[in-house]
Amino acid sequence: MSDENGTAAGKNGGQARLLRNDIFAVQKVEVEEKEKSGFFSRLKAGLSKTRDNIVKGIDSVFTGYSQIDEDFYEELEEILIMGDMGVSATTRIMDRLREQVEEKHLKQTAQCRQLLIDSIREQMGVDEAAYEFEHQKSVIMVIGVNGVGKTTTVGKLAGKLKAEGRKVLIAAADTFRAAAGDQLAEWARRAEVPMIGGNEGADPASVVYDAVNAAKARNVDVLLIDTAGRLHNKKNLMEELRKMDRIIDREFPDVHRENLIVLDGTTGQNALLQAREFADVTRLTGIVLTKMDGTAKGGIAVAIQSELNVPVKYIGVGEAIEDLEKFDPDAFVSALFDLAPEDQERDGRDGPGK
Ligand SMILES: Nc1nc2c(ncn2[C@@H]2O[C@H](COP(=O)(O)OP(=O)(O)OP(=O)(O)O)[C@@H](O)[C@H]2O)c(=O)[nH]1
Ligand SMILES: [Mg+2]
Repeated sequence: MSDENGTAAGKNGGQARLLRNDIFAVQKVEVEEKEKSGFFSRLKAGLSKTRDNIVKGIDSVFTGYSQIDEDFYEELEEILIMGDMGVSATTRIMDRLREQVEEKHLKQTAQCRQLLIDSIREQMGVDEAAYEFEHQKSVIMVIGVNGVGKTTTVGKLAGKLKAEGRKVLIAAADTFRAAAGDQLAEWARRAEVPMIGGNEGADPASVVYDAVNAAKARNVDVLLIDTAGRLHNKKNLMEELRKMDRIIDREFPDVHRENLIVLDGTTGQNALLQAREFADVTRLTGIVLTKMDGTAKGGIAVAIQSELNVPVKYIGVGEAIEDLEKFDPDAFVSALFDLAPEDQERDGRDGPGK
């Protein structure tokens, strides 16, 4: 009897444990789902102006034309270019669309809306290797013209990497603008990471020298360098950049290097021009598109990636420390075209049944 009871109790205990584990598992999935849908709805909200700009235009072309013909293609092309997707990306998107329409013998415009969306998505693949620096010993120089969001991005990235358990150090190599050091120090405080440099008027190259050697001595995982967006003139800025590049190469030759250019998403095609200028003096390894919250020019994400052949690695969607997201082209296109996240998952690489 007691044995039976014992067994029953043991059984019940086991069942209770199982049940508890199930509940934990369900809760964990719920939290993950909530985070995912939270990110997705933030992205969707952030892209609402871009959606009004591009997607409404696209939809009006689809309602205006029921048959696929030259006029339909031309109007569509115009909407994409007006939406800041850039001439070369637009040409590739349209060529791909025409090709598939022909292949599949489509006649009605309604039949090719999804193909258009897929074709836009194809322009923006980000290789997983793009984020290797997050797990390696890396020196990341954050560059770009003034006011685009470099210092904010350094702060956000420091917070993100620190939260992932990385040992982070930040360097204030913008010694030109008064208060630049204080602004970065405030971000260092928020991200709870140490900072080097920050004295106005100091030589930026010597800040980089000190920071790289401190990173080596302290066995730091990731050194983030904030740079000036403006010096006495542009030539100066580019010269200084070259100098910093050389110092890092010389002092820390085997470290993983990233030169991330920060571009302000609200400036549209101007951002492309800036990136080209920086690409002339240094090797760009990635792009951070900031201020994607509340701009109608989000189509620039498509243009930049496709025209420069440099991946957009992160997007800034606000001013707070958590407002930096890895750029996910699938989520971006789904959020833009107002597809449900489920559709995005079904279309995505990890969707069920794939
Ligand atoms: N809404 C929004 N604002 C941003 C974002 N990123 C940066 N900002 C704001 O843009 C302004 C400029 O940001 P900074 O980080 O100082 O830009 P910077 O490139 O370091 O500027 P300089 O040091 O003067 O060259 C600040 O008011 C930031 O709060 C973003 O993703 N979204
Ligand atoms: Mg700054």
